[in-house]
Amino acid sequence: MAITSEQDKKVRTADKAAISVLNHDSSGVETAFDRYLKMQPQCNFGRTGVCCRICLQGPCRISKKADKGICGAHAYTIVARNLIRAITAGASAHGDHGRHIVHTVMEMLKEKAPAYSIEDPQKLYRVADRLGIAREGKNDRELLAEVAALALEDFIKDSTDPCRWLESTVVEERMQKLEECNISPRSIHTTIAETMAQTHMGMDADPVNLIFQGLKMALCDYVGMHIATDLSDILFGTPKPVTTEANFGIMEEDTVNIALHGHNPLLSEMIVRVARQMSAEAEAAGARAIKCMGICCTGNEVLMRQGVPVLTNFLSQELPMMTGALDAMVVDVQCIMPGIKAVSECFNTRIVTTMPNAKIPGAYHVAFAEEEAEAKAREIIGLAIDAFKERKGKVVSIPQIKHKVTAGFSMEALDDLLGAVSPDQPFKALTDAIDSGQLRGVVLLAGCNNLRVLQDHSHNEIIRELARNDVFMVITGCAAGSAAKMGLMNDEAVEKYAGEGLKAFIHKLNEANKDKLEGNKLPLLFHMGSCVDNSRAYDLVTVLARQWGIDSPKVPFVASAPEAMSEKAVSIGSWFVALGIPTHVGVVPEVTGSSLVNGIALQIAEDVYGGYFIWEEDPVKAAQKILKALNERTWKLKLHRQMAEKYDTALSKSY
Ligand code: NFS
Ligand code: SF4
Repeated sequence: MAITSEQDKKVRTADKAAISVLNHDSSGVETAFDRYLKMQPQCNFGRTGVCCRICLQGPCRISKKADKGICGAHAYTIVARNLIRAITAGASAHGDHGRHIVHTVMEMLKEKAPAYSIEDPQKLYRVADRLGIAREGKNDRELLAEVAALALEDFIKDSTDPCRWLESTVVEERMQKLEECNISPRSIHTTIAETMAQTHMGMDADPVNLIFQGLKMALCDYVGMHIATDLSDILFGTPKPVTTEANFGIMEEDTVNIALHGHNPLLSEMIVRVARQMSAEAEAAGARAIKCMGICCTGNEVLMRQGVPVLTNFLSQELPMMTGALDAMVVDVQCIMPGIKAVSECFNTRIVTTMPNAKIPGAYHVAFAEEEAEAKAREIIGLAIDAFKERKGKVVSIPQIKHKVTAGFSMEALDDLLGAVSPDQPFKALTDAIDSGQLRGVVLLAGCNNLRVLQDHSHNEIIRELARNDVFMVITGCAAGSAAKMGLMNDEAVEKYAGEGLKAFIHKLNEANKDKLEGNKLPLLFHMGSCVDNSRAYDLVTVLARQWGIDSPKVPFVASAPEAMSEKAVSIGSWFVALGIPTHVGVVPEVTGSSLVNGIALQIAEDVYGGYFIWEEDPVKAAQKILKALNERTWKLKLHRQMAEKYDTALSKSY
């Protein structure tokens, strides 16, 4: 979208509620939208990846004048090194998240975390079966202890056996490919150490070797997030469809409004639970109720499991405070802008940090501890109630914008819905619809917001275009926050935006699941959860590949991160590529300073792994490229099937 006026330039968002807050604010408070403008112009050396600060002789910047760093490193080495260090940071973030949950499980098994329990034993059995753990004669706690021990091995083991969470969740051909290319990781922590060592000054200068190590690192990201998803489901329940609302209009003047922001469900689940028990305290303070609401991926976690409404996504995280109606913002880890503290000071919001590795100077800090999770939740809610008492009676200005949202489509939930159409092989309902041409394929919308592009605009344009073209869409992370806020993650959007094929497919699912849905209808986009739940999206690839009897690079599936921002997004995109999936990124990453590295990402990756990157900032063109990638795959799949039938042979393994 063209930015025309000065005002539009400041308000780089397509979210009407965010625009309303930015336009009406007279406090002069500074947000990311202002800081982005102050930051211009940004450095092109950094932007293209050719700035090296790995040793104290740097920064070395590659230019016409200096075509190598002081040590002689070429642009391709510098770009590759920077890239794979970003992947390492992303994988570390997801690994840390996953390992925190493993730790909590272990504490629970030692009776040291009384607030936690096995909420979903069926999920535990499925995970145990998938890992090949015998279940006979073991109770749930014994079984979970074995699962947790294997998870810990995937973090630390030194043997070259494959990571269990990788080997057991991808098709055999894919695992062979990863082994052949020597990118099957030993374990998450060893690979982090390997990669940091390999990118130290004076180590690896070979860009191809570096990129292969980067892909190995990215696969650790996948392992860490898959462990996080599985164990979170066991502890808190596997998501099922829930309907609620999204955007600033969910805040109410007379409720204690608490935003849960960050990524880890360990504390937020407790806050939601304890908030339901503390209504008397809220009423005593003059509030009608306590209302929890989510931001970023913690928001996704409590949305899909508890039906907690969505407040907003990454880029607009500072803005809900500016309505004057937000009493507390509780943050755990990742994607938390330090800028929230300064904004909170003008609007009486309590910012509460909770984790030892994510503090903000001047904010309240309530140290999270597994052994007293409920007491900590109570303390935090108490702070929010105190803030409400101070706010009571003061003017608030809440934009009355909110939309209906239906979320919570885990693989188990999809299996259930599709099973109503195709009971013996549920996902055949989806492959049949693609084979018949009713659907064009499957696309995952994922990733963040990024001020380089208009907030939420690319997500929305791409979603509408793909819907019109009969693409079945799953969605995670801040892309989901975007769709929820803008009214795309509900049944009304099916009628407004879906093409005839997609509409017919969703209607058929509605009809077959009438009893289960209890009057609700299925949405345009199927929400699979937070960013760690991109593991669920890849499970969908694996299930489809198995259903067709093919390797993942043949599956008509594309991943898209239209507004990618974080190092985690770089990591996720990289494992999608290694696992055979074309991956669109709507903000060109910092690799264009080396045509060699850029070429590997855009082209050579496809020759080796079947997956490849597509950089495209224009959402309309991006949608066209995504459709083209799907078409290539459906066409090839059809041709190979015809040939197999004609000559009575097995389906071609090539892609
Ligand atoms: Ni994913 Fe989720 Fe959002 Fe991006 Fe951040 S919250 S983990 S990184 S910004 S989608
Ligand atoms: Fe410069 Fe080489 Fe040091 Fe990087 S490692 S800062 S290119 S001298």
